[in-house]
Amino acid sequence: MASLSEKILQYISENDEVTTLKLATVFKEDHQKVIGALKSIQTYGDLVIADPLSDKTLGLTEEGVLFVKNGSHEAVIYNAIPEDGINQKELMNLPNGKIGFSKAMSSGWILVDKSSGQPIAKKKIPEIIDTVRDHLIQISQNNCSEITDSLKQEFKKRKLVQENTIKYYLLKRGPEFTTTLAKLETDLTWEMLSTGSWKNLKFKDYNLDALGVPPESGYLHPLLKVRSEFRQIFLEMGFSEMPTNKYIESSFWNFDALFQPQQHPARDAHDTFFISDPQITTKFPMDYLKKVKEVHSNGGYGSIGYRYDWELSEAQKNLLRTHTTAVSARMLYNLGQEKEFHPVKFFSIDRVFRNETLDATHLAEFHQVEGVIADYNLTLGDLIGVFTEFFKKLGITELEFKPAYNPYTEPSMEIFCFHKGLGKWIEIGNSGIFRPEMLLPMGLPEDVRVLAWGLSLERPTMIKYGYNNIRDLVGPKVDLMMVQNSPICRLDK
Ligand code: FB9
Repeated sequence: MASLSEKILQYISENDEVTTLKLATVFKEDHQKVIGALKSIQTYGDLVIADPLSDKTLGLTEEGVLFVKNGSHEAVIYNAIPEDGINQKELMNLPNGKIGFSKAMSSGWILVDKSSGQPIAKKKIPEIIDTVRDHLIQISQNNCSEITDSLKQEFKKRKLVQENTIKYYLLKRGPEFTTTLAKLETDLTWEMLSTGSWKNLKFKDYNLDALGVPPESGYLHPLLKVRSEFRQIFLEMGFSEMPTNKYIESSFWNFDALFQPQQHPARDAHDTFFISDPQITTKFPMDYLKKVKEVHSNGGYGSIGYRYDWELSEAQKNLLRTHTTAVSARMLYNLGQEKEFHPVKFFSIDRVFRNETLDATHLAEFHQVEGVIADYNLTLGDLIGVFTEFFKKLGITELEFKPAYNPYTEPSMEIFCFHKGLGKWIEIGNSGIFRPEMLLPMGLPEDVRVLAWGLSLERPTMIKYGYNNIRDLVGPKVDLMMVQNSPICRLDK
């Protein structure tokens, strides 16, 4: 069965030229289908020449279509009159009664008999020809030969017809005319080249306007987008990333190495997740461990220590790290063990776990962001200067500080900023200078100071992406489309 395209080509081969409107009539197809077949023919090359034309055509309005369906108003009124007549008012109260009555009277189809005292409408002639409806049917069939200008004006006035502009094409044979639509090749193959068969084939033109297919790809979670922004800021400030791929840590590195006493409430099970298997670690740098035990129990380096019996068993307990400062401790210990001290700038961004009360903004885990700088004779001013620069790159400038306490830093400060978007002061992090009781047992020189500050990843992400509940951002109830739809993160913009 020849396709419409092939039938059109055949018709053109037998007729010098033809319009798409004519073809629609000949093949009894909708004009738009003929246009589609023409577009398909044109993808095979210059088989036909298609000159665009446009004409004004007469078409029916919605009212006109109803006339064709139900008859004109005057015909409906005429047909509503019973043999013995009908009260004129009653007749005129029918739908379109007034206009129908008036037209039927002026057409001489009906009369009004007042002899009984009441105006009674009656048929004047036994039958009518609804010429208005007949003419509208001819117009709907594009047959306007009998439609005079005065009829056209009358129908326009009654809003039964409207002028339409129709766009169509005049088709003629083109330079590559053929009646068979040879299959268009889409790939030039090794076979075609080696046999030379490509010379007798037709190839589909490149459609350079075609949109590329968006590659199916994964999407980054907002937290990971913000992590990338933080990582970029640290890297451009000359920081190196610490290896944080060890979620399970010993209490020794998580607490003791940081001079956090073994009775500290943070070390209780209600704040920390301890591991049941393997419950303990026994591998430690024993020389260093002995110094840690000594500084906790009896002090040293000018400190009086905490004066308690430090227990190895407490330090051996395994846990989910409560902060990435445990990793900072390991890195600083390694630095202290090197033959020669050299200044370093480290950072980390990774998960930490705390057995705390959950609420709308706190889960039992979060990502800690931490920066650490070790150099000779650093001061609190240097610390303020560094994290001021860091936060400025996040678009945060108006900072305030408040004295705070951390077991491993002295002095310590909480950091606040006035967030214009939220219209209030918010806490944005914590900071401090690591204590000598932490650094000197590691073997770091006495005049080396180590500055550090920390914040979370979740809080800035929630603010940036407008989440009030952390469970809309992380956890099993997250709408995965949130991940796909979340916009790119630009923190300083
Ligand atoms: O991130 C926090 N707030 C924050 C940070 C950035 C931010 O950017 C927005 C675009 C404007 C907005 C808010 N906070 C720290 C402050 C609070 O959210 C606080 O309620 C929650 N804190 C976490 C700990 O909560 C148990 C955030 C987390 C935190 C706190 C302290 C440290 C790290 C993370 C630290 C440290 C530290 C100190 C000294 C030496 C080494 C590390």
